[in-house]
Amino acid sequence: MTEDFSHSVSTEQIRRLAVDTGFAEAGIVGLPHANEALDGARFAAWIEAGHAGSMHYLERRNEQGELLRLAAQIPFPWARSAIVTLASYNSDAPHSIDAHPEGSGWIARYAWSSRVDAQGLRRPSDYHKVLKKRIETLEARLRDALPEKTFEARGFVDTGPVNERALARAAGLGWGGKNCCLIHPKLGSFVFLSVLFTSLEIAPKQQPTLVADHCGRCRRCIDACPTGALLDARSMDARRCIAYLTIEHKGVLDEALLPGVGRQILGCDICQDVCPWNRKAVVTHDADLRPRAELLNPDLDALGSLTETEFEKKFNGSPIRRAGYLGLLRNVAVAMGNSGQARFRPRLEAWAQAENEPLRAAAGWALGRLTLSLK
Ligand code: B12
Ligand code: SF4
Ligand code: SF4
Repeated sequence: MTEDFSHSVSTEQIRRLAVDTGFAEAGIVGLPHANEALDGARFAAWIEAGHAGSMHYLERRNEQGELLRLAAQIPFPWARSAIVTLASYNSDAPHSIDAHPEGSGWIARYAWSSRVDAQGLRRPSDYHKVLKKRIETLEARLRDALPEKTFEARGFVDTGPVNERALARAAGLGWGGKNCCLIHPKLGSFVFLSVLFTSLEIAPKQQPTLVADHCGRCRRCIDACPTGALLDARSMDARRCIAYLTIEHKGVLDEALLPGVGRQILGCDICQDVCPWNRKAVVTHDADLRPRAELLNPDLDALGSLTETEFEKKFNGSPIRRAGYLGLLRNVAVAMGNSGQARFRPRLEAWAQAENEPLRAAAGWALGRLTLSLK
């Protein structure tokens, strides 16, 4: 690193450093940022409304009783600047809403990633790990470039007490779509966010210009959401979102929502797949986030016949493991019920006797649904 940063770092310098580290885009914003109080109030109202469902980690508070995600300086009082990065996982692979083989399911795009390991073998990759490593490299490069070497810094990808979309907006990286996602005008919304907080006052004094809202009168995402999770105020009731139901919610699923779950077995891409900004978006060449072809439109029977050992082997290192073996089977049972395919009956009948209650309940519901749809 030859560039020598002084006490103020331009957005362009940060961008170059981040792009050299493998990110697609980056911005920097001083803390607290201009919209932090407003974003915090929105977050608090969302929690208050119960829209987070059983994701209690979002409700963590400090000793004074303040929600940690209300503002960056609540959990990290030393933080003076946030470097926010984007990594694109947009590929030219089909979308969930395209024509697909009968009896296939859908695994959300974010979970398709793979990379080639040191032995030259293609392995599943998890964006949390890939980008955590990248953000650590970015931190090391920043330390090399700055005259002041002793400063606090901490990087996060998804899992910390950080309101990442709000920070990305504040850093001028995109607007908050009606589908709730951060949309970058060129990269679209199939982007992962990461944040590096530092204790340095290196952000330009002037706050970044916010990207204008380009949703206009469009409401394709709201109309396409099959479970009615998207609310008009650029917010969602996560308890109705298929991503929540298939990944985060470990118990028995609410039967009223199951027809809407359709064939989604892990996460959901519908509100992003219908978005015109993703049709124009640049396709990524990120070698660590390449799609694994076998995860596109997977056959439900093939997934349903996996043993637990095979599940662990197939999805080791992939975010799919978060659903758990029985959780994935539960989701496959729902998709089988929605498939209209009589061939799934024997497996569903076996699962309807399972010890695991969520799986048993999903299989029972699916058998009833198949009977109705085959009449
Ligand atoms: C909890 C969570 C979920 C929950 C709840 C989602 C939700 N919409 O809140 C569930 C499990 C449903 C979920 C689903 C998904 N998630 Co998620 N999730 C998170 C997590 C951990 C926290 C999000 C959160 O705080 N939600 C609470 C609500 C209130 O906040 P919010 O939608 O983020 O919106 C805030 C701002 O955007 C702002 N805002 C938005 N528009 C506007 C407009 C104005 C005028 C103002 C003032 C403010 C404003 O207001 C909100 C409050 O501050 C973040 C990681 C993180 N630490 O931030 C990832 C994250 C949001 N998820 C991500 C992804 C990829 C997904 C899925 C696409 C995965 C999938 N394919 O299934 C779906 C997308 C569903 C959707 N349409 O949002 C990415 C999003 C990337 C992007 N481009 O936006 C993140 C950032 C993870 C990452 N590091 O990349 N997720
Ligand atoms: S991810 Fe799916 S269920 Fe969730 S809001 Fe988008 S379309 Fe609706
Ligand atoms: S589908 Fe339309 S309304 Fe929804 S996020 Fe995209 S542009 Fe905005």
